[in-house]
Amino acid sequence: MKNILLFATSNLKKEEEIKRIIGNLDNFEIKFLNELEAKIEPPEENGNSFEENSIIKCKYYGNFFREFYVSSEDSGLMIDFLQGAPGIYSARINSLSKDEEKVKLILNMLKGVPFEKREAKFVCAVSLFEPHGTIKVFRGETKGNISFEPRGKNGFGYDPIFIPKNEKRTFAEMSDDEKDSLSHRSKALLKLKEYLVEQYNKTHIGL
Ligand code: ITT
Repeated sequence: MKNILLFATSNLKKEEEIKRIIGNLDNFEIKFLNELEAKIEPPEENGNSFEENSIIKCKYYGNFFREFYVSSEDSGLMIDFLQGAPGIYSARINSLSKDEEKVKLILNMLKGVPFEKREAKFVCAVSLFEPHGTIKVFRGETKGNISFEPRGKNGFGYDPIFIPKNEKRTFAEMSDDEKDSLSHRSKALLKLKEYLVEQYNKTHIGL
């Protein structure tokens, strides 16, 4: 029988990316929160880092579903000129949660700042809560610069204003595959995938 790996996120755009990046995982059946009958209020994300918040989420959901492997992620954009903001508050800044409003606010805060001073990075911390209680965290980062105006229609969140290093286009101007080949999320999720494959091989094939 396959283990269940539950990705506990209520962000459907993240869900799409997780499905693409993880693909099929032998020995695990992958599920998402919105496929479960139980509807659970999300926890308060009151940690001080991406890692802490992702652990808060996966422990919280893991305690509801003790028999599952539960994974959560916390991610966001850190802008050097803004001392790392919005950072762990990326989902909501100044009580704004709509993507277009947040993008506009960031561009206003960077008005007049030249390209070379608009350095930023996307960060993603993916946590795994295993049925026997072990917690693992995997981090991925992608460096880049903030553009002068929003460009592109793909992706979500801050994708229209994030230009990865050595690229000319924003994440939102790239195809799904192009974003995945560079993204913070895929770097962290591929580490999770490698860990799960290794663990399975150790326990089941005796490697
Ligand atoms: P869950 O906690 O349910 O997973 P959330 O959207 O609340 O969903 P976070 O607290 O991790 O997730 O907030 C992440 C925010 O950071 C997200 O809402 C976007 O605004 C931004 N973000 C993260 N990854 C991004 C990406 O790949 N592209 C653009 N924006 C991103």
